Amino acid sequence: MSEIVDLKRRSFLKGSAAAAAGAAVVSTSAFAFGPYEEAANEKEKKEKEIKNAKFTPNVCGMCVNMCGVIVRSVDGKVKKIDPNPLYPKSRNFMCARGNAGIAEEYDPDRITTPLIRVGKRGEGKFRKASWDEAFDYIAKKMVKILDEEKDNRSTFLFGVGATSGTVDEPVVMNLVNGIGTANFIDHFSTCFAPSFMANALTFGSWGQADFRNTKYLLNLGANRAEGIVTPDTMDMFKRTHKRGIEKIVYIDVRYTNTAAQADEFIPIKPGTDGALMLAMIHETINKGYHKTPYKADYIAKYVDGIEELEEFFTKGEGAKYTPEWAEKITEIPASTIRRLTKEFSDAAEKYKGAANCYRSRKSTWYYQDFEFRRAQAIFNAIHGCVNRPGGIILGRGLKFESYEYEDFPVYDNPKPRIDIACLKPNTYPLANPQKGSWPIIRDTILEVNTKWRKGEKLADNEYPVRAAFHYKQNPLQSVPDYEKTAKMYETMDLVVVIDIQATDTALYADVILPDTVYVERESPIKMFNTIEPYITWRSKAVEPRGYAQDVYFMCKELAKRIEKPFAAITFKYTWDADDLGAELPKDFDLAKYLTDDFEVDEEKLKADIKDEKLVKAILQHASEDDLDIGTYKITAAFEKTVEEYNEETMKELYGEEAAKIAKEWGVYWPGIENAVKSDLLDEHLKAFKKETPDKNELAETIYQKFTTLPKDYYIVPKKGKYIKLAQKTFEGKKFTNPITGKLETMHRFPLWRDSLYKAPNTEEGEVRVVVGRHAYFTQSFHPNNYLLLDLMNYNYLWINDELAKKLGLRFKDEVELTSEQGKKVIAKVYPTKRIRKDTAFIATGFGAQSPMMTLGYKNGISQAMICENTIDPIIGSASMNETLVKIRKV
Ligand SMILES: Nc1nc2c(c(=O)[nH]1)N[C@H]1C(S)=C(S)[C@@H](COP(=O)(O)OP(=O)(O)OC[C@H]3O[C@@H](n4cnc5c(=O)[nH]c(N)nc54)[C@H](O)[C@@H]3O)O[C@H]1N2
Ligand SMILES: Nc1nc2c(c(=O)[nH]1)N[C@H]1C(S)=C(S)[C@@H](COP(=O)(O)OP(=O)(O)OC[C@H]3O[C@@H](n4cnc5c(=O)[nH]c(N)nc54)[C@H](O)[C@@H]3O)O[C@H]1N2
Ligand code: SF4
Ligand SMILES: [Mo]
Repeated sequence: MSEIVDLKRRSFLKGSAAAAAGAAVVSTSAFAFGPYEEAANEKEKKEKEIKNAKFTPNVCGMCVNMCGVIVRSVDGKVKKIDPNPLYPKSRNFMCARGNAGIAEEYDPDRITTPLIRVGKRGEGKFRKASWDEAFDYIAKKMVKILDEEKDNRSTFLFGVGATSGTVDEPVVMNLVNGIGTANFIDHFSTCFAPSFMANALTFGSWGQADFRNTKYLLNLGANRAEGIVTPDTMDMFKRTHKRGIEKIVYIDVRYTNTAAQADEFIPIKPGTDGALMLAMIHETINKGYHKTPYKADYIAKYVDGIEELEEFFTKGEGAKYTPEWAEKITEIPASTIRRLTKEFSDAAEKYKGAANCYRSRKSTWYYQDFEFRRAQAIFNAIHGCVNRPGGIILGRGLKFESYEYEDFPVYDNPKPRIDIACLKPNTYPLANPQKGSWPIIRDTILEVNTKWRKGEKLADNEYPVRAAFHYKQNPLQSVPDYEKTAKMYETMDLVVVIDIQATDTALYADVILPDTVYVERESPIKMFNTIEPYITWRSKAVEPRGYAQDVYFMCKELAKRIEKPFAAITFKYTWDADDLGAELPKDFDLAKYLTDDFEVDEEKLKADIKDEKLVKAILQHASEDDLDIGTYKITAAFEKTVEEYNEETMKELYGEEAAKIAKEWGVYWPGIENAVKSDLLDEHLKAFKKETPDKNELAETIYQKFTTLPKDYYIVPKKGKYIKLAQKTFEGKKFTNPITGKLETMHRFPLWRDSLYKAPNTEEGEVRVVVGRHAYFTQSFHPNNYLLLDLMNYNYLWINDELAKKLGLRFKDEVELTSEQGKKVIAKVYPTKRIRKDTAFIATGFGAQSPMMTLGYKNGISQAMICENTIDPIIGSASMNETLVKIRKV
């Protein structure tokens, strides 16, 4: 039990003992009724509060899931956050973190004033600044950098984080696109890249699980009972243990709460799921499980490459992937692998694809992730489970227009993104050209910037990245190898962090800009193409605390200050004296002549420049098709406020009434008009009416009851063989094995490679560190949340109890972990039978190093400080479970 809870209990006991003593001595005294009177007052106060309360629909900002919430506020203060009954995704549900949103709003450590660094990077010394001062400081540096970099706009790195969802992302993207840098980085490569890419390549989308209708679920390490505790997770658990779902099988390297909810738990050797999947495909093909009537028909209609797959697994390299072969690698008995394959196959046939070998979200685990996830996608496809009820759903959206502005010019001067441009031959052949990779971009910037700072000559594809902007992102704690990320910032001229708290990354910033907390802002409407598609609308419930401002304000104000100088820099560096027949004077600054409408003020120009030929050339160049300076106006994207865009877009797409409902209830789906008129909802309390007979049942069915979309709307109409089992373009691609340093060759089907498997040397006391979620924190976002710390206040290192005995360790004993590369952290241990002997586990989100977070500061173990910089050699995403450590008692 946590110290915080203990403290509370102590004061509670003290209080009640005193009250009891008082009652015994003066039992007739008015004092005796004190507590009752207090309770009565409380009740009255509550009733009054409810009467005066304002109920504002909002979207939970505590994790990526974006559940619908209703904020109850009184006199401009948030009193409680409740779930939104009409929200299809969250269905009147909120998790512990959602409930603790109020602590985010009123965290005493929240930053509510712009801050400018006065100490060294990382030292944590800042001074308060006005917004004008902060913007001027940033703009001045940006203009100087861009001029020195000769208009290479890719010198600015922009990062947007996963937390708080993507609802506000289009606002920031308008600034990013207006500036025109190629270097944009989000959580793709540290989160879901392996699953996403494998599924998208195989069947065009990464798909969603239709847990409500599934009949058989094979879950490989998606810990849904602790990460992503959402209604669809409940859908699956509620129906398990023979209650409507035939079976949930859960496979993990440790016994999690999800394991406890499953019908069967199977432990696996870490990092070997790829071998398991290949054996299950082998068993399917060799037993002909894919030839049963439903599947044969499905495959004939939709699946391309089945003959090749059959050949590969019977006569080709895949013929060796037998269950007996996999047993040696995974430590799962061959008979179990055979049984699981048969069970899955039978369910898929019987229920026409209502089975799912669940793809997981966080899939940045091991070196072989990409091949594992490809095998998983193929397995689902050959059992006919893609785009089927109860299987994997491809998702079909509603009519929608994004807030993202589309009329910015396509810049040709900025260099291509640096992580991709600087890839060495035969490395990361499938690194995503749009998304890039966090570890690779960090490593590349550090390497190139260091060379540049030393004055060394850069190669043609290299250039310095001199500024970083992070919005809702905390790379120091979310990208493995803390030290290296910190070093990258040391090489930059400008770091700007937009956050609500002074995180570790903020400590490295030159300027910290205080954002609003989600309850304090309106966000652009967003469409979700989930099984029950809908549009969401976040409204502002209370005024921002202190001087906090939303990102719309930040992006617009910054854009105002940089757009003219930036346009002038582009103008200068695209000037072609031969083409235009005139030399541009060295000190010429177009910015001075740009009007607010972004036209060149001819009169002013003529007054300053007497050379008519030059004036003509300037005017000509500014209006040339390939330059067209008018399109360089970054604030054009911010002419419409978020509020205006929301109102107008909803009205245009769905009409007045729909827009009104969407705003009032924070959500829109076709048919909601009838739901809100149905008398089931209390408009003032934004909840189901008191007398509603079964609120739970209704929360689950309200969408189906009222939607006007066809029942099978979520099945995307598909024609032809859109599922591709073989990836012919991969054949022969080379990549460098990070363990052996040798070249490996890709095949059109996934392969298992022993040479890419690294096992801890248990003889020498080495174990593998595995990371993962727990139910109370989101990523690196909550180390300082006082309500959540009450539920879990330390992330103990899980180690096997026999290992603990061998090392003489008991619960809470301190140990030092040392990685192969010499990284060290101190941890307190939790010995348990629930984990393998060769594996240790650390839960995510603790170990903040920022002293500006009073409760989070150096509390618990930071994964980013112990995880080594190990990278998937094919797609370039992080491989966070490839760190081996030795444990020493301290
Ligand atoms: N070691 C380790 N690294 C990991 C993971 C792991 O498990 N272990 N998980 C990986 C995964 S799956 C992901 S998705 C990424 C996530 O990594 P990031 O995308 O970096 O997200 P977070 O770590 O949640 O950091 C979010 C930041 O947003 C801030 N924030 C929250 N709300 C607001 C807001 O309203 N406005 C602003 N401006 N800021 C806000 C928080 O204070 C926090 O600093 O991390 C990856 N990295
Ligand atoms: N409460 C909470 N919910 C969240 C988040 C959060 O931070 N907190 N973050 C959200 C985000 S961004 C994401 S990406 C998801 C992440 O949620 P999940 O996808 O569930 O990811 P993790 O919790 O990182 O890890 C999953 C499990 O993988 C197991 N594992 C490790 N190695 C292996 C292996 O070799 N094989 C198998 N089969 N299992 C293995 C780990 O023990 C762990 O239990 O959660 C989302 N929801
Ligand atoms: S899952 Fe929890 S934290 Fe995430 S959006 Fe929903 S209520 Fe908020
Ligand atoms: Mo994630």
